[in-house]
Amino acid sequence: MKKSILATILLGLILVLAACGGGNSDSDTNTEVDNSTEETEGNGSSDESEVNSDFKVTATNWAFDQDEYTVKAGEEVKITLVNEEGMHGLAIDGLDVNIDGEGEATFTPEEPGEYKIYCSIPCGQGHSDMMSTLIVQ
Ligand SMILES: [Cu+2]
Repeated sequence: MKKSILATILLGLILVLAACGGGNSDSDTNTEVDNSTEETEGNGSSDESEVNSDFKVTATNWAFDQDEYTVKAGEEVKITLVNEEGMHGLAIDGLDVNIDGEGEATFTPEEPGEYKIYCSIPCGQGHSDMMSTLIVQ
């Protein structure tokens, strides 16, 4: 019984390793041509450091932790809401996002623009102040 579990795990590991190793096999060839053609340049516009695709929003009474969050159009975004204080939700106008209390939402904004983030749970006197902006670039 235990043996078969171990065997399954091992088999899984081997498969994973084989899959990972496959892509690199070119660089393992013995021809020591040290031409270092590894120019890691121009590999993408991702210099705008503020762009997140997987981030956490912390809610307190009565604010989200940032005034704005920046993501990229066409890329999947995952937002995780954590209630540090009080009980809040997170909804985004026009993007069909509504996290009701703590939880997460995954979506892909297609249109660049600014979207209003607001609390979706009536949480007290500062409820209407709980606003932030999602910037889709
Ligand atoms: Cu609220």
